[in-house]
Amino acid sequence: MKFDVLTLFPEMFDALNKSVIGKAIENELIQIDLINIRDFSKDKHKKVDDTPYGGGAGMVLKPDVVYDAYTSVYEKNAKVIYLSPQGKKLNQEKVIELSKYNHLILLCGHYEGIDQRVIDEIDCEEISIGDYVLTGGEIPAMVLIDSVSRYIEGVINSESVQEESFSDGLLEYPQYTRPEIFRGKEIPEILKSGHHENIEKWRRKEALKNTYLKKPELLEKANLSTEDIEYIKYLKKEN
Ligand code: 4GO
Repeated sequence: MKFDVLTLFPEMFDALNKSVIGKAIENELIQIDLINIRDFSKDKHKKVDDTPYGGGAGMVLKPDVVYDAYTSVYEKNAKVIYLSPQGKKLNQEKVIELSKYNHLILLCGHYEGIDQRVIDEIDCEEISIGDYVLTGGEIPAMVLIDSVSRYIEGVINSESVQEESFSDGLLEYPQYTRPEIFRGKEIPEILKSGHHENIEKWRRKEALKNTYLKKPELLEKANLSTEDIEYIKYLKKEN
């Protein structure tokens, strides 16, 4: 997977040269190319923004500069994404869909945003990471790169991805590690039994309980068995 990121602040992406994503870059499983929008300024002062027509606060990125940065990386098979609070909310389903492309172009705005004409001119999808406003699209772009890269073969342990798809749309079950007793709290007895089938059943119930209590709206889209539905009925009676 290749990510081309159009940004005024390429240094912000240094954060990705660490941990799992850093390893994935080292192992050439993913490639992240940072394109500095400022390099496409035609101005001797390297100006990239200007005041908004109609007045108002802040600065707007100039369309010609952003467009030239975009055409420098565009190719017909690429999927172009503009990170914006106006976009469709990123979720796991969208992440999986995006992971199937070979080339993503991520456009990061800054300040008050980008001249609308360039957004309309380029064939892009607007994506948001949540209903709040940030100073730039860089952090959302990093969120997208991290979440999508997890689905690229070899980036994380394939069992982890499988377990996730098995828990299809539910929240995770709780995890425990040593010590066996922490501040008087013991780990659930079943996890020491070595009985894998019972452990799996227990984990499924915990995932269902977690989802029911914390994000019940996820149950509507989740892949549920008749046994799961019975357990949810039981949870509804109990709570
Ligand atoms: C994306 C971009 C929030 C998001 C942004 C988000 N704020 N919720 N700000 O995904 C254009 C100028 C948008 C600043 C950018």
